[in-house]
Amino acid sequence: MCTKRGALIIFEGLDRIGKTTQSKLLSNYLSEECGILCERLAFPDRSTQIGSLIDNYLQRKIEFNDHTIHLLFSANRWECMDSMREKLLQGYTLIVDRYAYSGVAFSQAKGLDKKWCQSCDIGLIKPDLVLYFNRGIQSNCLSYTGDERYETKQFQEKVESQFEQFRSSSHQWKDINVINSDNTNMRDKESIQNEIRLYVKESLEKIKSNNIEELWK
Ligand code: FDM
Repeated sequence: MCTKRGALIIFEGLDRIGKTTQSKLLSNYLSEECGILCERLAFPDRSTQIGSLIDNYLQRKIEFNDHTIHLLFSANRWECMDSMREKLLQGYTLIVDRYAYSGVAFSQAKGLDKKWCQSCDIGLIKPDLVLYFNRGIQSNCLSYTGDERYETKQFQEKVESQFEQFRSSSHQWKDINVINSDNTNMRDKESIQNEIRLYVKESLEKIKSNNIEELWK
């Protein structure tokens, strides 16, 4: 029997911008209402040995220099590639919270070289769709009071300007504006979810073969 492969759908954007809520809503919708095979994952995947090092680093329990932690984030993606490829070929659509774009944006915000940052992730599975949660650069709707590393307003703003570079670089990249047009409040969850579903539907329809492409090649 010939099964059409699933899609790789990435949710990207700053911390606390609603990616997790929306990716869960999408995953439930696809599996429960559309009967589509679907799994949700997140990077970093903190359940592996590498993921546990990353978790400790994010909680400030251990230190790595910036290049080393970048390589660990990338290795954490690579260690999942075989199972992700297998799932996609079995027909599962994978909904993934963060991917290599976060890897590059967060490390570049610390001052690392873009080409070097990207090089570690060349050859990962190329996404069919990247949904970038965008708040408009001027908005103050998000607050950062978390304890983890990177959860400060100043650092998030640096990351945000690094994410901008990807916006026009790929036709799989779609902006999801999470702030109302008056720039003061978050848009309601349902309208964001409806917009996401349209992009996802379009993307699923575009998959015509089982071919899986490689990122940044
Ligand atoms: N992060 C995430 C990185 O710095 N590089 C990466 O490659 C990835 C995937 O880790 F602040 C950062 C982004 C975020 C932190 O992510 C933990 P979650 O989504 O809050 O678990």
